[in-house]
Amino acid sequence: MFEEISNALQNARRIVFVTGAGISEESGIPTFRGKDGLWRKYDPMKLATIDAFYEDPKLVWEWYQDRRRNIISAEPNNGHKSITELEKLYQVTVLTQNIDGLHQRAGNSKVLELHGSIIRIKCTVCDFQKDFTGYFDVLPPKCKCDNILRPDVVWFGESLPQEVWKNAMQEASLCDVMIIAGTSLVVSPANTLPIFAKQNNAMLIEINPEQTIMSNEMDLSIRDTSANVIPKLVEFVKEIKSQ
Ligand code: BJW
Ligand code: ZN
Repeated sequence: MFEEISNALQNARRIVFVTGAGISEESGIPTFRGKDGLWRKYDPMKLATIDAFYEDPKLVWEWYQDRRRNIISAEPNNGHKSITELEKLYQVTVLTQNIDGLHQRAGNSKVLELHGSIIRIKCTVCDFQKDFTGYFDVLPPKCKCDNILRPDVVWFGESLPQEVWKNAMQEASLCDVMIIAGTSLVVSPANTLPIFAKQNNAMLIEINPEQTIMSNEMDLSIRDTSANVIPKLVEFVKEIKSQ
């Protein structure tokens, strides 16, 4: 599976993962655009924009409360966990579009959350923000300042957290190998990260059961799930590094 990129893996120092909803699919968290994806059932413009939130904060919060329940009870899978193993062999950074915190819970030590976190809540007006794993009885929840709280995630039309994005571009520009796992690569600006890596002559590896709009740019596309492939990648690397 990895023979053709053996040299690149042998010589690499920095590996960057770009991950999306697919890497958490095997933890029971639905993706957005697949056949059972969230956007098949729900209209993103009614749930994932700031206008939608102000239009009907209770509806948006009910959707997030359901997803928070699922995510908080989910466990990291072998895809997330194997990335931790790779940290023993490389400098590894995870640039994730996911808001579920499963990379961190799996022990991945350097994770940049491009689209925020569903665990964190923040005030729509003041600076209040906090990690919160409980549930709200009354929706939408209110801040001490009496304004409404929101999940600290990035909705369509909103900017990514600037410092996180700056660091993500830098990590992508410096890596030797970029592994793109479980993302359709349709959402910008996250989908420009492989371009930064390519400019550094990094090797691009895609792990996804389906083709994506950038599959043709990849040096290697592996059509299988991340929980199947990443553990095998770790075994392969351990093998070649021990020779
Ligand atoms: C497996 C697997 C397994 C399955 N193993 N693989 C027109 C108007 C307004 C904005 C725009 C516009 N045109 C473009 C834009 C920009 C917009 C954008 O890109 N839109 C496109 C959809 C067209 N982007 C933004 O708005 C961003 N901000 C921005 O650009 O700021 C500047 C700006 C300001 C003002 C105006 C315009 C620009 C912000 C994007 C925020 C995205 N937010 C969401 C919701 C987060 C909160 C939440 O979760 O509730 O983020 S949307 C959703 O998509 C979520 C994801 O992080 C993101 C990416 O999805 P991802 O992870 O790739 O998942 P899927 O489902 O698409 O793919 C899963 C993949 O896994 C599939 O390929 C499967 O095959 C695979 N898979 N099982 C491995 N087991
Ligand atoms: Zn407040």
